[in-house]
Amino acid sequence: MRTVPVASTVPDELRLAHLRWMILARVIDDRLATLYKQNALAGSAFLGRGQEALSAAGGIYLRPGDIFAPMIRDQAGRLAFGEDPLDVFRTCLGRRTGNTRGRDGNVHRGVHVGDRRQLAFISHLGAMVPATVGALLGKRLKGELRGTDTPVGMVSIGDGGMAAGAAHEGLNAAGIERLPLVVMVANNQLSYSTYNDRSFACRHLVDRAAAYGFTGRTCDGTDADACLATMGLAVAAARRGEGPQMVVAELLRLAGHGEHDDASYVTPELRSRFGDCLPLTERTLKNQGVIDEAGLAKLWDEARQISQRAYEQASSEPEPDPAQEDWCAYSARNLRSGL
Ligand SMILES: Cc1ncc(C[n+]2csc(CCOP(=O)(O)OP(=O)(O)O)c2C)c(N)n1
Repeated sequence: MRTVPVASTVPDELRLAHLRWMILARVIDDRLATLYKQNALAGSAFLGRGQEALSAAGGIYLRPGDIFAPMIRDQAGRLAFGEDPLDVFRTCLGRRTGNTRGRDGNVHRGVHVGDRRQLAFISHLGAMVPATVGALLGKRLKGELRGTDTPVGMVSIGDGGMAAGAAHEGLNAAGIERLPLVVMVANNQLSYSTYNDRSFACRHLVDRAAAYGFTGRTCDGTDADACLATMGLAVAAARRGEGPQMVVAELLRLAGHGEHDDASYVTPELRSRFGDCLPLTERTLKNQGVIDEAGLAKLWDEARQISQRAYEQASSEPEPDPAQEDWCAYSARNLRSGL
């Protein structure tokens, strides 16, 4: 297990861009929580509150040509990798203009525009690991993974997901194939309401990295600089061809599993161990003179405007008409059209 010095070597410009994604994700998540209470969403709302520092630090290092497989708490990472907030509201409001044409109501949307591949989320825990490994193997077969600055695949997973059989198979294969895979593990201490001591018996989840042939790193998931520094090292190593990487961040989800869950199983003792990454980051950047009060207010204002514009536009768009939609699987559509 390797740990990383927390002292930031990350440029201030990147720290500010990171904060911007964290704030926008928080604003969008808060809006979704409100809409859920108003019974205005097509499904439940699954929030990344408290996990934005890690998530944005993953997405911010990705570039076109990479593959990102976000988890349900990765609004920040999705935005940092280029997801349009309009896609979020179109999906969550069940509009036919959304990526799944109104069939999904929350987190199962993906993006495949040109070189930008954000895999559609599969709910079955662990399944996104082999899906990302398969996508990377496809890239290798096409000759896209040569050299020392290759595309990478990043998969986000929770402590509960790490206990799933599919995750094990994917990690094992990635290690054997030495793929440029970055596994970003958000250990938010809970798998739904199950505490860590009933999810795994190793001392720390990162201890598994060596067993799979990965390089392992840990960080404090509430510390934005630590997340940026650690994810930056992991992505850079994967791009250089140093094989698969695992980052395990310690944090707490500051919401229920979904907005239908009041998280009453979280003990005061557990709550007291973790702060909220967003105000912590704001305070650090302010104390270091990287941003001032007015700059922060501007970031929040811009985020609220972006979120409101996207919400209003999506609200004005039609819901699907079941009698009109060509709701068939991708392959079936190809068969029918003869392509
Ligand atoms: C194979 C499988 N088993 C059970 C579930 C039900 N389930 C959905 S989320 C969840 C907990 C996930 O915990 P974790 O991976 O730690 O992520 P978190 O929700 O804490 O962010 C469970 C058990 C599932 N989706 N897939």
